Amino acid sequence: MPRPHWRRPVPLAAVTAVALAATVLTAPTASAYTPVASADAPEQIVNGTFDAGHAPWWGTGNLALDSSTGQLCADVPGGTVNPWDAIIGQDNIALVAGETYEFGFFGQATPGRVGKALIQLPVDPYTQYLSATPELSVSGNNYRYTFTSPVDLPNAQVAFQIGGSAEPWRICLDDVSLTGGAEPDVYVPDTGPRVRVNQVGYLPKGPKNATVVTEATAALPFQLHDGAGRLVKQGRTTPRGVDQSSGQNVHTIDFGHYTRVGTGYTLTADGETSRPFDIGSGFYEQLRTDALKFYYTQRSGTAISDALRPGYGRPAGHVGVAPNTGDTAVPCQPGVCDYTLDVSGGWYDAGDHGKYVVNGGISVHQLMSEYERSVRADTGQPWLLGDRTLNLPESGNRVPDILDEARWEQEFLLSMQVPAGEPLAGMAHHKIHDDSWTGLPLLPHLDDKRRELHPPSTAATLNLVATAAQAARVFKPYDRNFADRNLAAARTAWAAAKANPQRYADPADANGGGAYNDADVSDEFYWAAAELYLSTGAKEYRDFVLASPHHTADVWRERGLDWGNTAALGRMQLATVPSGLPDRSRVRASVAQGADRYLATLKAHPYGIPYSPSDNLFDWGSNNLIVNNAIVLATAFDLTGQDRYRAGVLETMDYILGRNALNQSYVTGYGEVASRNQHSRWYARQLNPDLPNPPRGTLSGGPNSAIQDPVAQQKLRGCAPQFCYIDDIESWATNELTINWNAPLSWIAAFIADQDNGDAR
Ligand code: 9MR
Repeated sequence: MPRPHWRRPVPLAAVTAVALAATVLTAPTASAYTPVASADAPEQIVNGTFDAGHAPWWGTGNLALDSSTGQLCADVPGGTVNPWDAIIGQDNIALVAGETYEFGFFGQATPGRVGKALIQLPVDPYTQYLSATPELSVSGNNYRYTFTSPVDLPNAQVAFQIGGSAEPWRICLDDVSLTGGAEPDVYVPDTGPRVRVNQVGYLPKGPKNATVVTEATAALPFQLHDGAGRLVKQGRTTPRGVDQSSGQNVHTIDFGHYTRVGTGYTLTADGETSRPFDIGSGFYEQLRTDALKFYYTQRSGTAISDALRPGYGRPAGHVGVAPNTGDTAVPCQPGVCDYTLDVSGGWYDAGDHGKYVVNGGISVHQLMSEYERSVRADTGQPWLLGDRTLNLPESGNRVPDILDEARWEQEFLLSMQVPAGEPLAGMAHHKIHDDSWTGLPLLPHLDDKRRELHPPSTAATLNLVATAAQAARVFKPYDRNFADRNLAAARTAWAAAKANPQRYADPADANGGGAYNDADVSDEFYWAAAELYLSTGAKEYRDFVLASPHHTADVWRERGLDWGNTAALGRMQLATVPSGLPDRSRVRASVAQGADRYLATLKAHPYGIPYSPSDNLFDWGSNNLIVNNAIVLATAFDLTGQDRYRAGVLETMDYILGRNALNQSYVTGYGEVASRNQHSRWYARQLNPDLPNPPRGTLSGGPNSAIQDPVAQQKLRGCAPQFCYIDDIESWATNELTINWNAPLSWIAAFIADQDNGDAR
């Protein structure tokens, strides 16, 4: 029973589920289960104790239910793919909107295994009101959860989804109970010590700032200790009042004058000692590599070599081998076209198996611009992005590895172009993905859904123009044919976009993949024209750039740039790539003006971030907006050499790496406490211990005030912006990984690594 579990457009107002708490009770027997729901609330489950058979419970055809022992047991066959390939369920459970329920059961698995317990709509779209992933053990445990029903529903379903295991196993359940009238549990994140630092480290000659959460309103003393516990510096905090992004009263600490390299430093203030950090520089060098290595294991259309990425090897996904139905001859959605395309290859967008041209576009652009920057900027060190730096199958081919990786995606973007002779020839299909959502976990090669091309869009076409024009420039020294092929594709796509300037992706076309809709593509036109102009110098594109309203507008959005807001990309390219643009000096100065604005935001922010939306709502993927704003700061540094911009970049990364309200790093493997359960169908260790966590150097999307997924809605309702995050694999709205979020991370990591001790010239 396929259960589209994510990114369904649920109107937020309709969802009031609150405060789910998953508690494994310590006593290992079923009888120790103590309900906290009000005594007079009726039991909703029929026959949850299995004392006389198991009706009305049902199982999928591959399960033989056995209640002869007084528990409900079943041998679960191996070799199934999806969680819903084996289900034990009960239907017709009545839910009352606004009522808080307690759901509990005893569960046991041999061998131990993570199961899935759902209370959901029994039909498409299978909306989940409770989604739990109990870690079932051989000795057995009691589990309890609470949730508040957002709906009145006479026929909800309780479903234990237990499929998806390669090996056979046995499950036993008992004392299944659902009662109303429970007190909602309140989720309180463990935020550790109240002194918040960059848990990875600070550059010796860079700024060093920290934030203290405290009730105190007057300045407090602080102490800096080195790794041997010696007091090496002291001073006083600066009270900053209540920070609106966290709701906390905070002070800041500035210890920038301390420059000695070392490991294991701590900061102490108000009786609390921070997590440890280093002063040094090697960590950004490592992050430059890790954040880029992320892309290889996102590759579609090729087997991932375990020798190159130990622990991450897997068969090729979507190469036309069953059960995959793509991606070598993919048809359109019904009625959209009557041809098929070979669109194998490219990177999977995120935790899903979709491939989207708009998002692939900004990602491959930022990798290529990272390379371009390294060649051009005064502090750039292109050899550190050179051949044999990323351990790729292509390493050793005399092409910089970062370009080999970019090409993997660029080839895919080219393949999405509508062929000559077909309607809308020259445009690019907006995206390709499954015809309905798959669940987690699911390795790419096991996806059996129908893959479809979606209608061409102007936005996708312009992303193809921009990246192909840029590739024509960047690849020229390495592969003339590839460069020429890109330039030709860019010109064709440009003409097609001009002829079809308003073909917008349908916001409702989001079953099985993200919509990536955008009803204003004037900024994509500007960016695309800029890249074409920079690669060709042609008057047509120069005139378009000069006439675009984005050329003189204030493009430095308060919220930042992203896949749907690309004018700033065009502006920064025009500022940094040499050309004969008549007003180039004005364009260069405008980047510094944008950077000054972000710097002012950062300075006013007690957590030091260049992001403070005036509605005090953090966006989906807030971390990528924050890092993208740091790219504007970094570009201003490259253009002007002014230290304050570089300092702003470094301070921004302090937030990403731990100086934040949750006291955690958002990059896997960096910092003492870091995200590691990002939403992904194949790095799904939280759901299946046989799978890996996301690789080192993977950025999480981060706090998102709109909390669209059920886990966030259950646990984070009413969150202050910085608290709208949970490191749970099912929280796809706050904790996903994507190709367009790691791109700015790798860009900034490379920029900082190029600054040596923070004082490179
Ligand atoms: O990153 C995207 C974000 O800006 C949008 O608000 C959101 C909803 O449309 O979609 C995000 O993109 C997701 C995409 O739709 C599907 N793949 C995973 C992406 C990250 O969550």
